[in-house]
Amino acid sequence: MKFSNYIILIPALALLAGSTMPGCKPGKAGSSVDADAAQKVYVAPGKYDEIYTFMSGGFSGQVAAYGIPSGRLLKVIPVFSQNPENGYGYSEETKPMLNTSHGFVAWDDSHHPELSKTNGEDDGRWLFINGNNTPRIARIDLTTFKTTEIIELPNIGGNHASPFCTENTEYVVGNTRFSQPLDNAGNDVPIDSYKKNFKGAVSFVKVDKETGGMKLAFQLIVPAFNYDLAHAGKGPSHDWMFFTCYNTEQANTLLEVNASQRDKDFVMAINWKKAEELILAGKGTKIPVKYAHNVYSDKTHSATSTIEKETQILDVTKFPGLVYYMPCPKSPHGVDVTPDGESIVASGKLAAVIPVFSYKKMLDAIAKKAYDGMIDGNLPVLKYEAVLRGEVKKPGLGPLHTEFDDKGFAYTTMFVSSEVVKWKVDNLEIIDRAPVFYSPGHLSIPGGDSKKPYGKYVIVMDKITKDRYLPTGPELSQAAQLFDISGNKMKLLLDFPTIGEPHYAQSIPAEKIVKNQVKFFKLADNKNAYAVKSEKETKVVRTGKRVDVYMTAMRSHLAPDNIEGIQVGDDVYIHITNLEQDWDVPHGFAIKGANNAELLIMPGETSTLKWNPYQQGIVPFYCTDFCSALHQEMQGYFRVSPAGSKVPIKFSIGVNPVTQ
Ligand code: RUQ
Ligand code: CUA
Repeated sequence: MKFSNYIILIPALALLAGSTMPGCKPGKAGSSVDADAAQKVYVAPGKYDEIYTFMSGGFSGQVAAYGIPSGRLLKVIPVFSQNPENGYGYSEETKPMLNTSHGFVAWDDSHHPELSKTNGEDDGRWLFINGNNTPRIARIDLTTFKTTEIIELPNIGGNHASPFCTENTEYVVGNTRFSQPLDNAGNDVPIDSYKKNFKGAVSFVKVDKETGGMKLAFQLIVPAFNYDLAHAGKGPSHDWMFFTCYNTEQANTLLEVNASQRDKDFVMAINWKKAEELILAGKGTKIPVKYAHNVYSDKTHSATSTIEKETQILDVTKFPGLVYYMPCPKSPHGVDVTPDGESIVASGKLAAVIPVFSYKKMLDAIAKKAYDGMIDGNLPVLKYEAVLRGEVKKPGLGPLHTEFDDKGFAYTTMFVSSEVVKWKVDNLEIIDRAPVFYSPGHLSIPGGDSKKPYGKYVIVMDKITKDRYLPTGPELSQAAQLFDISGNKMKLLLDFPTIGEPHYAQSIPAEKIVKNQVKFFKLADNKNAYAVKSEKETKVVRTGKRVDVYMTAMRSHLAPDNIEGIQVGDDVYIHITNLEQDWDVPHGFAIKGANNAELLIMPGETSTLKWNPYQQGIVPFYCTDFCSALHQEMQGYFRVSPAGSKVPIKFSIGVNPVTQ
């Protein structure tokens, strides 16, 4: 038996590897670009793009915002990684954002941006994104394009199937990629006791309707598989959440071979509404855990980090009716729900068909107990034929992800055969296929996973770029490709490079975001403990070895600009308030030799740089952002004296004016 599995498996793996070999790659794209492509992506100087695309930065830990159709990079939003460009994770105010139960973790691997939804439509309020490595979910406020909250997830390894939100953003949900023993379970166990001791956990993070504030509501303990991706139901399937899982073989070594044995793995369907009811009825078990919850406030311009000590769990094997498994061929990866909420599309990485499951048939199969065995004793596996609506036949090789347009079509990426395939949702017939360059992962259509897709474009994120750009040494730029999908045939319009490795992106009509933009922070509302609201209030205060500098920035000077009485070995905190009350007038701040980054202080905001002078001397500081005609004049000096020196604290600006 085993032997025949290998025969099937080996050519499949060879194909996967083959996709990176020059001999197998599709021809150059030059000829396939229409003459009017340039016109379609040209956004005239001074004009806005039509769409925002929020793309994960992959192993950069960040999110990037692009304008579509131009492909212009608008902003890198720091999330899980320190960003020297603006001091995120370096300033005293933002360091707590990167706190975890493991201490300060200033990097992560971000995969799936998820826009908040109201009635199943993107509402443009928040963007959630997962940290895959040290499991976290972040929330970005789209009025400021700042990360305002990060919650760590206990009990799991690899927060990959995350964060996917329910139809009204009741919850954002994340699931385990690397099953492991629960945190409190006495987890010094042999790795090969995987089947006995390891578990998966699905985290349900409640989202406050008004503020977006997140709270870990409960975790469902599920069998120890690798959970890969997820999507919530909508409309009729509102109460359900669907997850792909692979490694249902429960291998713990050489997964490449050992987790590809079975012909079918599963889509796991969870009735989250029922789980919520059980939790409300007090059926959860409280267990001790440790996880960080970090919140940034636009009032204090500061973050706080709290270590939480408890969560509640439900073991799904003890509550019939919560979880069902639908067999899905060949190590499924993406799972996507059609805009009407009736069909669930799952993509097996090694499969030759795309199965489309019917929500209605799933309910029927549950009612009729059309089971094909049980997992972990009492979690029903539903019969494949009983839940299947149909299969998209011969779609290509290596289907990964699907999104939907506004005209009843689905678009699926084919990793191995390097193409996007367009098919009709109602009859599952293939309409068109377009080569992409090369090996696409996710794709994004504006509103493409929502109830009301906007359509018009698909942005495809490629895993390999090869010969698409000017070479840049051993590592080539990552790439996205833009297609026009307004007509019958997909048309390639543009290649553009991305930051990190873009996994997934979500795209939204710009008007939903533009109207809510914050242009500056009101100085009067600034509640930072070290804010000063005018130059008159600036001061320097010594308390033992701690020195607090209350400084202001304004075109075109920093006040004070001469500071004496600092000593070697001091802890100097420079708190800078940007007094400007105008759009797009940040000031920067940097100190020679500081083992830190710069600050970039938005109008009306206060930020703090910590500095430890280690040698005596005169140390210049300056504004780093070219803010005005006299920006180069925006500078000052610290005088650092030896420890114990008698030089008093002294600060000034403009005391010795030069007169002719
Ligand atoms: S993944 S290329 Cu990290 Cu979303 Cu599918
Ligand atoms: Cu402020 Cu340059």
